Amino acid sequence: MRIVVLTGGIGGARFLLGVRAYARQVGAEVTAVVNVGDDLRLHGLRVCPDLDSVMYTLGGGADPERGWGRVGESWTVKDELAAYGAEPSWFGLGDKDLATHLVRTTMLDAGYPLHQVTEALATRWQPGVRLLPATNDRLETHAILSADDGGQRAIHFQEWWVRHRAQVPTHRFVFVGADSAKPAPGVTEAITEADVVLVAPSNPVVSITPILAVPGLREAVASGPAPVVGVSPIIGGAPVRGMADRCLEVIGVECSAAGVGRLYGGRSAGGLLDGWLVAEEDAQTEVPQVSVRAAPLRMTDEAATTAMVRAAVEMA
Ligand code: GDP
Ligand code: FO1
Ligand code: CA
Repeated sequence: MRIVVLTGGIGGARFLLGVRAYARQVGAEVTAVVNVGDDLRLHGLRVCPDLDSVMYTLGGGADPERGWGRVGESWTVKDELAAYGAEPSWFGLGDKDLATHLVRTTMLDAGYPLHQVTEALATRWQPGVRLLPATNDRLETHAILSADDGGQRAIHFQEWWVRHRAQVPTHRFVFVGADSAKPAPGVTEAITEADVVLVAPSNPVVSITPILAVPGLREAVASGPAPVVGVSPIIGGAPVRGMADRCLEVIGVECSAAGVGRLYGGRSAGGLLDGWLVAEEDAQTEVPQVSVRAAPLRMTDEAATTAMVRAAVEMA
């Protein structure tokens, strides 16, 4: 069996721990198609937060409390940059994490595409699933705010998320570069050859939507042969952690399992989903043209997450 997972960073990475465990039980192959909309260039280095969250988590090197970056991290370079007054001061790269960005940037500057660089980095971490960036091209999420002159201005997603903690009046999000981006090599093939496509319980607005913004990718999922099952990132009207509620508010979607399910929509109604797995407290959720099932959706440990994945795959 071949399983494809559309995923963001921390939530998706935890979900993938369960997907990998399930895949080992049933002898399946897993491909994760990972968001790159959060990526940035900083101090000359290419940083890919969602790819790294997934790679570190599956490789056993992630910091479990923070959710991003490396466990046992030190911050000497960050402190030294601060001593120079080097901006941005609101975004910190750890010393261990920096090695990843150095290797990645060296390879990218030598001409290797991001999917090959990702594969090379993964030889160290052995994540046990194939990691593919949604695209090798620039596709950056920006938030559109009101400017002082009465017009609008765009800031990078990380400035919105980390510096402003999403607490700034926001009109919408744009995915800069999406129009001319192409799916990374292997992405469309993986979707076309999949037996099931899972949409991880990732942030629907800034993790899953930018993946689907790559021209051809939404169509590959929506018109592909594999059943598509999504897992709700919202339980009882709240994101379990993170600021998905703020992101949903910006795009005018109710923060609920039903709101996100309808945002993705039913495949037979021009959307994405055949099945939508919600938490037991959201069992009454209805999404037009989508079959809804309830199961425990808290990823408290690998066994609980594996059971959640099994429920999702069984829906397919
Ligand atoms: P990010 O890219 O690092 O923000 O991570 P993702 O986008 O992959 O996932 C973030 C989302 O995971 C959050 O918006 C939460 O709603 C969701 N999430 C976190 N923990 C859980 C959990 O235990 N269960 C479910 N169902 N969703 C969760
Ligand atoms: N999140 C923070 O809140 N503050 C940081 O300084 C920060 C640095 C950072 C460096 C590398 C990396 O891969 C992720 C980092 N994050 C940081 C997390 C990241 O901003 C977001 O959580 C994700 O992009 C949302 O998925
Ligand atoms: Ca993300």
